[in-house]
Amino acid sequence: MHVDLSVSWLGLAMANPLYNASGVMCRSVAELEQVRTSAAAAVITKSCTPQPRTGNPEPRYCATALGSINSMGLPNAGYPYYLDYARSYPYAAGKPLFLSLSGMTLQENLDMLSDLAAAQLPCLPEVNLSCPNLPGKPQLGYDFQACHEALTQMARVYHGPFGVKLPPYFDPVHFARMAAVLNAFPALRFVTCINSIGNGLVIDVDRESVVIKPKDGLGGLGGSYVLPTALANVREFYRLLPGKHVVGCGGINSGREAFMHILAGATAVQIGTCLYEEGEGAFARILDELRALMAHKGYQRLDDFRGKLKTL
Ligand code: RRO
Repeated sequence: MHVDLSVSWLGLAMANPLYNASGVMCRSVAELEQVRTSAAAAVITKSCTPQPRTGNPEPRYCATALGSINSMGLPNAGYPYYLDYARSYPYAAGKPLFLSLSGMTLQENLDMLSDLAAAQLPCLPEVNLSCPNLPGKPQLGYDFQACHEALTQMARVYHGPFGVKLPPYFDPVHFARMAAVLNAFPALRFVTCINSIGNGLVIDVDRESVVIKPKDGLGGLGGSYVLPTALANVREFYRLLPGKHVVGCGGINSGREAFMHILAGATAVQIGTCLYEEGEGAFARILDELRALMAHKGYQRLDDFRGKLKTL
């Protein structure tokens, strides 16, 4: 049976629904090119600030049997570096480019968005409202009023389609409140759910120690630890944001989890921890598995099951 994995959204055509999660394999041009020339169907850059940052002290990432913990601290080469990449990007080759922006202040986000608007490039911004690893800085996504204000000002300076990266929410009242904020902005065309679950603690029993240095060991969780939380966020925002797209991110290690995210409503899906651990070969493997699972179930295209999760 022929299985068609293509995705059309935001006026973009993707050969399949997979790309990298921001933060993984996307800090340098060499890494971005690794993703672009892999089986991934799009590319997203590391969240950037106007100036380059070295980030938090190492060790700042650690993988475990169930996923990963990180407190990278927004290491990035600076907005102009990623803008240069976006200027030279071969859009005609059919792999959309997303630029992740994560200013340390609202003004920094406004400055980068204004500049990007002036550049008139076909890349799309994903504004990160959810970095959990900046000591002393709470995640914007957990302050609904501040999100409303930030989005109001961002929509004033950037008129094209854009998206946001959300932190995980854990309460139906919070899903509804955030959805009400997001629904007020028609140019906000997609939300990516989820960023890492903030401020977990992984402990090494042999060493009786934390495993990463920043914040006395606290860091964002990714990988299998977060799959059910990611799926809940995808499904809830899929229901609460009619007309917008949800990009699924969290705990995708195989075609099965990619299928789950799409069944929960994801238009496209991003690979984070698994990509970090396995390298870019993960894309082709996960696509093969997704294709085989769909063929086994008799699904020819993603629309046949997207968002069709059954309840009991
Ligand atoms: O760089 C990081 O520490 C980081 C960021 Br900006 C983010 O959004 N999510 C994450 O897990 N780590």
